[in-house]
Amino acid sequence: MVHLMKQSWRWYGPNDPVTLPQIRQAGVTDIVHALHHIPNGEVWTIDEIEKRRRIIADAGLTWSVVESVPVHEHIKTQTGDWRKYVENYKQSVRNLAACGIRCITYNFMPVLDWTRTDLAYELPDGSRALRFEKAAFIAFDLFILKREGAERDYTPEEIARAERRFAEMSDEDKHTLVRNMIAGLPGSEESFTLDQFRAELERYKDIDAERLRSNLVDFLREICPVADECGSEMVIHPDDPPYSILGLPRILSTADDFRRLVKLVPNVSNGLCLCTGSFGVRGDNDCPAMMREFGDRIGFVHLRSTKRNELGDFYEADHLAGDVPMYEMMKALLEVEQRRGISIPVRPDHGHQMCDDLTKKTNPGYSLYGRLRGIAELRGLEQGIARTLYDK
Ligand code: CS2
Ligand code: MN
Repeated sequence: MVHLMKQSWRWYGPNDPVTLPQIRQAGVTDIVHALHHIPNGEVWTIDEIEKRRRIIADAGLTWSVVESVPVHEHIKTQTGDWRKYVENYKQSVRNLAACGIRCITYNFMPVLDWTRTDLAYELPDGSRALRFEKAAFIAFDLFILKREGAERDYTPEEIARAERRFAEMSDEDKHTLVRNMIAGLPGSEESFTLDQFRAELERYKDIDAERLRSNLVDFLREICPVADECGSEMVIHPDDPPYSILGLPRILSTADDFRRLVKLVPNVSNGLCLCTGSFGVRGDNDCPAMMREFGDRIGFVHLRSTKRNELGDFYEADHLAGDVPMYEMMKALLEVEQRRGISIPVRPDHGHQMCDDLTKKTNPGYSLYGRLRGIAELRGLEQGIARTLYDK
């Protein structure tokens, strides 16, 4: 028997413009979901989990992956009620397992979750993509946020480019840039005004990468024994973009970051959500090699591609285009699944805004047609490789 990916799709709940019947017609079997209505840090009760699990089951789909049970900022900074929030997290893990849901995604990015400067970047074919434009990002940092000492993080050429970029921005452009940067993209549990954002950055002034890593290790040394006991896995999502921004440390950007985390927390439940779009923004991240090296700990995969340039800009490419070697990636995933004898949940992560979606309100990156095209291309790629390699 050939083990193929568990085709999955992120659904944001009853208010998601993409409905469960549409998702089912996209050809997937599994849902990636979170209880976004429960405040960050509070316990996910069995009752709330079951209610949502049943809605998904009634649509003929299976809620098999949580993305995410968010990690409260107090845990990341070890301030305030962080120990209470750790205990609440443990209870949420237990309650999810009691409902049969044992793959839990989280991330440990400080303050900001995934970050883009442009949510509607027009591509030659008229579809629209998410984009990170370095000059606009630096302009936000230096001339809008006005972060103290920020200029030390950039070269004179980068600063000059940001000045030129800022000079051509209208007030509307600046307003849109601020909203894109700190109003929270889908899946991020926080949204800020500029002043709130400055206050949140301040909380990290004495937290460098080593301290943040230590706080992550403390968190996992509490949670993983509970997850081990429940037969659950904690799959950390990498930083997006995969490097420090706005003076904030980021500690899950490379293969070595995960290698170090496993050494410090060897529990079998200390797992990885291998997101090719996040890791793939860096030329020094070899995603197929990471799939092979960490395969036993990869409980969830995000397949998407990005296209970067020499200025540090990147945008979401088509799933089989861009910088991510998706053929090699799919081949490595199939090898790991055959070796482990399991099917690993995979979602097409983001998708372009295209066709009818261009005239509708969609969650940025979480369109219907763009992700439908993505999962269709990925399943076709998988079929071609699997038939060639395993259908003897
Ligand atoms: C995505 C995000 O690669 C990515 O950044 O998976 O869209 C994801 O939804 C957020 O990180 C959620 O926290
Ligand atoms: Mn991802």
